[in-house]
This record gives sequence, structure tokens and C-alpha cells, in this order.
Amino acid sequence: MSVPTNVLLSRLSAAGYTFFSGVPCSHFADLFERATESALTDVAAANEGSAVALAAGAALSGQRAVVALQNSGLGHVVNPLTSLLMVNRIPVLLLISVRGHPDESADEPQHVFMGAATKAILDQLAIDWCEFDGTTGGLDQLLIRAAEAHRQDAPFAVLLRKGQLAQSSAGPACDVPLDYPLSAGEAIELIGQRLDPATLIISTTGFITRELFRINDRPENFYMQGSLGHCSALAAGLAIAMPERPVLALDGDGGALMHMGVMSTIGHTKPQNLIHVVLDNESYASTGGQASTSRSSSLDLVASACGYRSAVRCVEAEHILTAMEHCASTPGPHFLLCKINRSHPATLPRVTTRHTPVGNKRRFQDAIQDAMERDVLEPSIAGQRGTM
Ligand SMILES: Cc1ncc(C[n+]2csc(CCOP(=O)(O)OP(=O)(O)O)c2C)c(N)n1
Repeated sequence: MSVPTNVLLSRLSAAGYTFFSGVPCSHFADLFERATESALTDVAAANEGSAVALAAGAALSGQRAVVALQNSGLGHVVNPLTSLLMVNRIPVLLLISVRGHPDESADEPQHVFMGAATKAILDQLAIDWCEFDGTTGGLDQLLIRAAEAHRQDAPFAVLLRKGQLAQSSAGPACDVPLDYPLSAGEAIELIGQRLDPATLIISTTGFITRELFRINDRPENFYMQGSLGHCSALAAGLAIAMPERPVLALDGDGGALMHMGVMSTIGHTKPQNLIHVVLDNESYASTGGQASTSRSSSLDLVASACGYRSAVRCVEAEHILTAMEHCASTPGPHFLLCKINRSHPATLPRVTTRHTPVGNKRRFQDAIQDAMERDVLEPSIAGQRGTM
């Protein structure tokens, strides 16, 4: 059972909600698309915690605010929920898309633990919640409960499942034209052409990991599925721990924006073996193409200001090849902002069709171990690495 997204949005407006923020989930693709056209003020947040704080700001002004998020973002909101909303009694309505719901057929592995824990976390925090039943009557009921929570200055959460919001109309989520010549896949292929074969690649969650898997599934790849926003931190930790080994973070603009503070950590600690690539399609392609805020933020300038040793903006194939040659011959950290279009093959394979998360991790660690043993046996060859 489902209700059209525009019915949900118009009921929210009728109930007095005027402010909408959040981070997209593919199950909320239509919700985010329609919110931009609705009567609500729609503010794209970099992460779910910020979305709650943005909503709290609007609520302080007397507005009613709603935040939409995937339950994988629940961890981000626990701090502002508890130490901002609850302690100050600021009411905000949360619409949470539940991935990995225990009653549903298996979702991707990264959703399993949070899927099982979502209700318990809300209970533990003493946040009132209900599950949407997918009917208009159920929608009216939950809005009554949300209104009651609002009267008591308390947050209220609604849990939604896949398919409970029906698409209101067809059309791309992000219709701002983006005519950069390269696609994500083409950019990844170009990077591969100039890559030191020993490079360890950490790829961010979503289509970027699936593209890397499609193009070049190699033991030296660690595919992140989940923990969106932590790709460059994981890569930096690895690079700092293994200064002799080249490491490349293959990030997206949504992921990079989510925890942009780590760019300061990288610029400050300067792991010279780290290359941070952001494939910037100015959107969250993996969840339906909603616009991110990278269109108006120059991430290459951020990297440069944070202290990366080089930061370049790549639009054409040549730019990527030249930048990768520079990375191979000079110490990092390096930053490549690759402006790309939003095209992907019609179907992208999932990593889980070949590797479990633990299998992927073991293969990656074995590749690290094998290379270390080879380096002990063949020090002269190891010494030549890093030059093209
Ligand atoms: C904490 C968290 N919030 C939301 C999501 C849902 N999600 C998965 S991939 C993705 C989009 C990532 O965007 P970007 O890094 O720009 O890569 P693109 O999809 O454009 O290739 C989102 C929002 C998630 N996995 N985790």
C-alpha cells in the first residue's frame, strides 16, 4: 500500500509544516524531488545531523520543520536529537526510511545492523515514533500524533518502508543540465590508465563503488558500501599507517560534503602517498540524482585552502591524465576534482554479487600482506614503485 508523495507533502503543508531538510535515500527519491517544488522551504543538508540542526533553527523561529533521512543517517542525528532537540525541547518531525527492515527480504549488507536496531535506538532515546502503514488514513493518524508531539515540544519519528510513497509524476530528480564530457566510468578508466598498480583504492558508497567494481575489480580495491562520507578518512588512515604504499580515495561530491572536515585533517597531516579524487556530478546520483550543493562550492579550492599539496579541477580526459602523472611524480596529498556528467550504464553490477563485505576486506588485506612480503623479498623493485 502506498500514498502519492504529493499527498504526503500537501498534508504536511496543511498541518503547518513549512521547512524541509534532509539527505536523500533512494526510497525517498520522489519525496526529495517533489519537496523542491512544494510549498515547503527545501534546504539540502550535507549530512543528517546538519539537517536536524537546520530544522531546529527553523523551529526556533516558530516554523514547523520536517527532516527526511535514511536510517543509516540515524547515527548522525543522535547527537543533535539528544543534546539539541530533546534538551531544549525543540519539536521536529523525522521521516525515516528504514533500510534493512527485519521483516523484509534481505537488503544490502550495510543496512542489516541499523535495520535491526532502528526502533530500539529510538526507544532508547525515548523518542516517540510510529510505523507508516502506507494508507491515507494512516497518514492522517500519524500527523495527529506528530501534532501532539509538537504540542509537547518533542521530536516525533515516522518509519517508512520501501514503496510506501508512490511517485507523483515521472521526470528526473535533478533536471539542471550537466554537460561535462566525462562520465564517472570514463573518469575511473582514465585514472586507471595512470595508476601505479600497487595503489590501494578506497571507493565511496553507491554508484562509484559499483562503477569501479564493473571496470576493474582488483584485490587492491576496498569497496565501501555504507558509511557514506567516510571514504577519504578511511583512505587517509590507511595512507598514514602505510606511508610507503600509494592510496587513492575515490569519493563523490555527496560523500565529500557529508564530512568535509576530514579535508582539513588530510591537509594538516599531509599523507604524501594519498590521492583524493572527488567525482563531482553535483548530485546524489545513487539515490535518484537529487542536487547536492557542490555546484556552488569549489571543493578544489577547499582542498587547497586545507593544505593539500596540489588541488586541480579536471573536466577533460587530458586534465585527469596530466593530474595523475603529477601525483605519481610528486608527494601528496593530492586532490583531483573531476567534474563529470550523470550518465551510468543502464545496469551497474553490485559488489555483493561477487564479494561479501568480509570477503572483500580479507582479499584487500591479503593484497596488502602479499605486497609487503614481495617488498621484503624484492626490495629493489619495491624502491622503484611510485614512479611511472
Ligand atoms: C549516512 C547516509 N545517508 C544517506 C545515504 C544514502 N545514499 C547512498 S549513496 C548516496 C549518494 C552519494 O552521493 P555522491 O557521493 O555524490 O555519489 P553519487 O551517488 O553521485 O555517485 C546517498 C545519499 C547513506 N548511504 N548513508
